[in-house]
Amino acid sequence: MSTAYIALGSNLDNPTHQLQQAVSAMNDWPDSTIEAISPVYRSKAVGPGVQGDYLNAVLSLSTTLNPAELLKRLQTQENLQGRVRTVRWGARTLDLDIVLWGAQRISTDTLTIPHPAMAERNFVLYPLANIAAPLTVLPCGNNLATLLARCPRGDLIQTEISLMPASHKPSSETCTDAG
Ligand code: A4P
Ligand code: MG
Repeated sequence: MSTAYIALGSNLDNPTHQLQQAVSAMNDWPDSTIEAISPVYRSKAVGPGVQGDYLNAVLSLSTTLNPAELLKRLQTQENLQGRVRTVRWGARTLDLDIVLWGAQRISTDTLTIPHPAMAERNFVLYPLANIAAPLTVLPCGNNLATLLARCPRGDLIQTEISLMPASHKPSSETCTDAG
């Protein structure tokens, strides 16, 4: 079993529903268990043109999949939910990124873990801090609390939206207080 942290984002076609649908799908995977889900945060889009606000969250998943298999599974779910890849950082129905894989550093043609932009992304670090211990040491050598202290909260707003599926498999845990 490995523990992966997955960042979820959406700013198109009912983002609340998109995130709930993605979590519900992951909850049904027979080889994986959602261990914890962060609160949902709202923020302005980082990217080109005029875009709707994003909703973001992070969840931890214990899984028997390997990283390449998990990436494929996540991309299949993105595609099922109408993800279209045109403009870099363009609006999207669903983005599922693998942020961390335990304490491992992974670098292949298709996968870079930790996600290269995570240290600058308040919409990743703040929800991650809701479900991971502050003293968690990341592969860069810094702990999460250090990265959080360097990353301004900016316009990030914690919402009341719940992503916990009604029929959640074991070990649910949702914390609410980051940074
Ligand atoms: N890839 C490499 N490493 C990973 C990883 N750890 N997890 C590859 C997932 N994929 C990874 O991904 C492009 C390729 O990255 C994949 O084919 C995979 O092999 P993508 O999802 O098609 O493209 P992307 O998401 O646009 O790229 P990227 O670099 O992940 O963008 P970000 O950093 O996710 O930025 N503003 C707000 N407020 N909230 C957001 O969530 N998100 C973005 C996207 C921009 N602005 C945002 C938000
Ligand atoms: Mg992505």
